[in-house]
This record gives sequence, C-alpha cells and structure tokens, in this order.
Amino acid sequence: MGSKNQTLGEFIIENQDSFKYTSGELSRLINSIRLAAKVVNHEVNKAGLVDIVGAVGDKNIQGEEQQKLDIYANDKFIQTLSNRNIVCGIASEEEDSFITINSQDENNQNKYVVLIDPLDGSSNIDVNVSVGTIFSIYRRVTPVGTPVKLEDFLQKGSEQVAAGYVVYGTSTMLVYTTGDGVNGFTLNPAIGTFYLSHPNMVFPEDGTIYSVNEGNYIDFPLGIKKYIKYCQEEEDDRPYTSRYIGSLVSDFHRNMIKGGIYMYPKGSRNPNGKLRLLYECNPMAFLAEQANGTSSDGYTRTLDVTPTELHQRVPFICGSKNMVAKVEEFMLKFGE
Ligand code: P6P
Repeated sequence: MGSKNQTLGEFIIENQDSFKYTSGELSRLINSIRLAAKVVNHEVNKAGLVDIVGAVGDKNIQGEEQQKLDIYANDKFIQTLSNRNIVCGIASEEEDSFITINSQDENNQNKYVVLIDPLDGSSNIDVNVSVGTIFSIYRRVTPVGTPVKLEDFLQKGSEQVAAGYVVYGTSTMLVYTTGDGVNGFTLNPAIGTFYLSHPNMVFPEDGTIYSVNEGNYIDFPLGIKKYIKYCQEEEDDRPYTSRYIGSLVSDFHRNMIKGGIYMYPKGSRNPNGKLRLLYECNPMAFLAEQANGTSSDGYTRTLDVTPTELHQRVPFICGSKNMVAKVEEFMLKFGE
C-alpha cells in the first residue's frame, strides 16, 4: 500500500506488481483517466462562469437532457483514452452504442475496454452541487487484433480488472481499485497533482445514513418501504439519518467514509431501477466489495448479474454490509 501524500504516479509504480496483468498497461490506463479528470475538473470548477452550463437541447439515449458539461466530459474521456493506445473500445452513457478504438499500430494489440458515466449527477451542475465521473475497466474477451464486439462490454461485474470514480466536490478526488483494496487521491489544483489522501478506504460494517429518493416511496417494493420505516421507527432510539444528494458518486463517497447505504429501488417510473448496470452499478459495486461493503439488487449480488444490453438498468442497494443485509432480509420477507 501507499504512504500518505504519495503522488498517484508514485503509487501506481509502487503497486503495479499487484496488478495481475502487464504492469505498464495499468499505468497507462489510470494515467489517461487522471489526465481527463484534471481537464474535466477545470471545466466543472468554472461552470458557473462561462457559457458551458445549461442544456444543449439534445437528449441522450436515456432520454435525459444533455448538459453541455456532459458532452464536454464525454469527449475529453474518450479523447484521452483513445490517445493512449491501450483501449480497443469505449462505451459511455452519452453514446448510443460502443465506440471502436483503432490502435495506431495496424495489428491493434489493445486489450482493454472502458465503460464510463462521464458526468454522473449532471442535473446538479446548474445548482453547484457535486458531480462525478464513474469508470469500469475490463480485458476484452474477443481475439486481440480483431474489432471489438458487444460481448467485450457485456461482461459480469465480477470480471472487472479496475474501477473507480472522480468526485468533483469541495475537493476533487480520484478513488479507484484494481482488485487490491480502494485508495483515494486528492487533487492539489495549484500544481495539478493527485496525492494519496485516503489509503485503504473501508466501509464501516454498520452505518446510520440511508440515501434514497423518498419522493418515490409510494412506488417502492414493500421490502424497501419496510426498511425505510425500520430506520425511522422511534423504538430503541434508532440513530438513522437520511442524506440524499442526488449524485451517486457523492452519496457513495460519504457513505463509504461514514458508514451508510445507498438505494435506488425499482418503481413505477423505473420498473428496473434507474441506475445503469454496466457503468454505474458494477464499478460502484466492485469498489464497495473491495472496501468491505456489499451490493445487490435486493436479492442478487450486483457483480453476478449477467448483462444483456449496454444501457440496462438494475435496482441498486449498496454500502455497509450489515445495512445491505438488513434490506435483503426485508426484501426476502416482504418482497415486492
Ligand atoms: P433521482 C444521477 O442522474 C443519478 O444517476 C445518480 O447519480 C443519482 O443518485 C440518481 O440518478 C438521482 O436520481 O431520480 O433521485 O433524481
């Protein structure tokens, strides 16, 4: 593991032996994400000052209003990932289909695919609330040197080789895992360097924070309704508190540090839940499990779900393991 205030670059070099594939490949992957994070951070931090905020008038495949920063972040991550000659394909929340990246060398030895939510929580941009980038990394399953295929992206979350997020908050942090624990790096904007500020991040097994949009309460499965009432009951002085930012990365980050649970159940407006399996739920679930937390849809471990389409949605319950277990207990007992 790293030492406090080690730079991200030093940390990657020191720990690349723990990455089960060729060390240089991981470094180039994480470094390209580091660069894109700094570029996007610069724009996010001045969003209120220039005419880059506000809807562009288009909608993405999710039917969601695309904010200018959504497009900007999407373009920057695709550009930096493409330029590093390490990735053979990219899927993004902002792109209808996956993008094939043709390597500069003709036989295209690139082995990795990356799935991203380039700017999660973008509805918060105009009101100056934290937003984030989420990324998920796999090795391709089709032959190296051939064009990437959809099956390279439709892999179970348990097959991820790396995952992480950038949270553009009161400070900008890059938090990621390569399957050997979770480490958080804080950006010093004055010099553009990420420093190891949160080594070996771990979810407390118990927590007192539950994060859910209670405006959807009436549509929740009975098991979720029962859990929320369990948190709110007066008896034996339950210490729970509700905190919901409306930005998955921010709610997840706070819950990992303080202990808590994030829930986006299914409902009438979102019969399969709202969050996307491949580039929101799976990377956050990988991080959660690497930080001693858990993640499921209320019944099935998130990382065990077999994907069927690029933008599919799943119900998402993620955080402190004993809180997730309690929700699953209620889902088993009361169900839908
Ligand atoms: P709602 C942002 O769009 C997002 O994907 C997550 O970051 C966030 O937790 C959730 O959706 C908010 O959704 O329906 O509560 O506004």
